[in-house]
Amino acid sequence: MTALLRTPGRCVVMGVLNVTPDSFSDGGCFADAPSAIAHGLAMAAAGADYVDIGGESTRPGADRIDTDEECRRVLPVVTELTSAGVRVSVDTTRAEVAEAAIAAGATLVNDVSGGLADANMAQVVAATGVSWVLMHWRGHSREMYAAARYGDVVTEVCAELTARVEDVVAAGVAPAQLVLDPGLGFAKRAEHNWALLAGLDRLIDLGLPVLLGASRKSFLGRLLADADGTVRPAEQRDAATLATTVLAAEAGAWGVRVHDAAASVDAVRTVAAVQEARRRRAARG
Ligand code: PMM
Repeated sequence: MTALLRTPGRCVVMGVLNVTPDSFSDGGCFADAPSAIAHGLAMAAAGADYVDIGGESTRPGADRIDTDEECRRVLPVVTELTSAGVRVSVDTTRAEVAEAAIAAGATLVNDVSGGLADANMAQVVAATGVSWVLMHWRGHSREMYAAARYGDVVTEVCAELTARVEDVVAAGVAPAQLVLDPGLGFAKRAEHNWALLAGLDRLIDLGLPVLLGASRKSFLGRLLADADGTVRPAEQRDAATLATTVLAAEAGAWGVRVHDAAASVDAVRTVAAVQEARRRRAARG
């Protein structure tokens, strides 16, 4: 059975829940299961459509953890939130972790490697029918900045994601299971992230739902640096993040992945109200 992707008639909000000691913006805040569960429930109560649970930091240069440790961090939180009725996605590149999280109730696999890190991921997604975010990726955190070389970043990201879609569909995954993500910050320098935000319509034109993850990322911190060049800290980037939510919703993205879910829920509802008013005006002629 295919677990239907949530499509509420407005941009979807996915709340970030990193159960890690070392993620760049919330590392250590929700590293134990009780505080992670409480934060996940709070984001759902604030209107988040999904809570995206990750056990492995993908911050630039991060060391990898093993599969057992990733499962140990993630699974109790997935189980608790899904049994409370929360729609859960699992942020993992490992098929084994994805499979266990799906068994615990997750209905979406958020795979920052777009299926490249684990050859078994396509099989797990095909067999379980869950949704799958294919993010644009050119290698694990340790090596990704060396791969941040592009002629035309929008064209190359669109082409590489299209190739991933062809591969996973050939492996038995239905196109209706897929969501695409340009992977801001992953093998991308600031200028690449800005170009991808400016070219979001081209990714959306590929015809699959698009997810955008700009929340608190360092290109926003560098944009908002002090006069002396001090980069704005991650926890003070939420207003800039909200601007990216509005841009994504207005462009027709399927969803945004954000830390401050409550603010983005308000923003996407506001954009949807304006879009609805535009439709009514157009219908009147
Ligand atoms: N970014 C991070 C982690 N997971 N998943 C998707 N689909 N898109 C992203 O841009 C993305 C992601 C890194 O941010 P975090 O450390 O704050 O979770």
